[in-house]
Amino acid sequence: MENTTFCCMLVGSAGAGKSSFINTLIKYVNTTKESGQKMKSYIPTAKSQVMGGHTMTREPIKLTDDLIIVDNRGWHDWNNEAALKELSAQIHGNRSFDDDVKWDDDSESATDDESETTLAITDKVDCTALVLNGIGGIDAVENITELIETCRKNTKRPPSIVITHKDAISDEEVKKMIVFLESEQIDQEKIFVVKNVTSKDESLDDNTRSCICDFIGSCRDDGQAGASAHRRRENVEEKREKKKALVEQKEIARIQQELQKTKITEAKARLESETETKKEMDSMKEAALKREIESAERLQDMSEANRKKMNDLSLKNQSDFYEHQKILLKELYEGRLRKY
Ligand SMILES: Nc1nc2c(ncn2[C@@H]2O[C@H](COP(=O)(O)OP(=O)(O)OP(=O)(O)O)[C@@H](O)[C@H]2O)c(=O)[nH]1
Ligand SMILES: [Mg+2]
Repeated sequence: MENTTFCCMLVGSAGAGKSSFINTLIKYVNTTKESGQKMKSYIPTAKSQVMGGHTMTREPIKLTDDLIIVDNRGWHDWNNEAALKELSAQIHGNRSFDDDVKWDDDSESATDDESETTLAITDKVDCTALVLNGIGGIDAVENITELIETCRKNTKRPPSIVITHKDAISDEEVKKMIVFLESEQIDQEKIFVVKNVTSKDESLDDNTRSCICDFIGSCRDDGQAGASAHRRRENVEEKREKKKALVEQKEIARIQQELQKTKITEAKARLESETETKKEMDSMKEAALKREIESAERLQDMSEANRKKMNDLSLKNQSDFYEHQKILLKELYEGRLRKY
């Protein structure tokens, strides 16, 4: 389904006037005749222009039916790689709105409240607005070029620029900032110079009203374009994911096939070795049997020979006996004869 709500996230130094700018936007919406909706309570801002951060978490504010503005924790050091990565992660919806924003790589405190955090809200940021404190000027933001580039790269369009404290700076100072921003390829119509409301009761002057009206219109355009950029990226990512899944599936099938082959080879080897063992056993048994038969035959032969020998012996004995008898009888006969 087409996304019809666009999300614009503010980025800028601590005390630049981001929260105050959101209150200015709320005041505009609440006091615009055609809007017909009185919806917002104002959000807390710093008591004075202190350098320390007042806002610590991002807060999405539904400004109109189709526009969400996200307040952010202030940060000025964009020489810091971790901060640029954090900004990209926020834009791509990889951070929860409940988390304290950590711009630096302070990993020790990063683990403190991790268990308390709720699931990441995957709302993506369609466009960004860089809020600059008119008093500090461009120099208050370190490595602003990289910051603008990171916004541009991740939303596929340059950030809008909001210069605050119009009431406290000269036209000359504003002009200087605009010249620099134009050198960063930011169109003049994307630069909004405002005097924020600093109290609930303050009303908006016509100049500010028209400036805020232009800002909201520009946000809608950028949001719409940014949302399609997200969708295009999602499509590309989806295709990439599908391709990756397909490659993984093929790899799994290949590994399964290899596993199957290995199993078959193992089973064959087992069968072969079993057959081999069986053959060996059979031939051993056969040899043992043969040996037994041979010794049985030898025994039989021996006993045959023995029996023959015994026979011969007994026959010889018998004939000896008869011979002896014969001699005796003969002697007897001859002797008797002599006697008579
Ligand atoms: N005079 C004047 N004061 C402003 C303007 N915008 C903001 N302020 C004041 O500047 C101070 C800081 O404003 P915040 O809106 O809290 O700034 P922030 O950018 O949200 O700051 P963090 O949340 O700390 O990052 C507050 O005291 C505001 O009243 C402005 O246009 N003019
Ligand atoms: Mg704030």
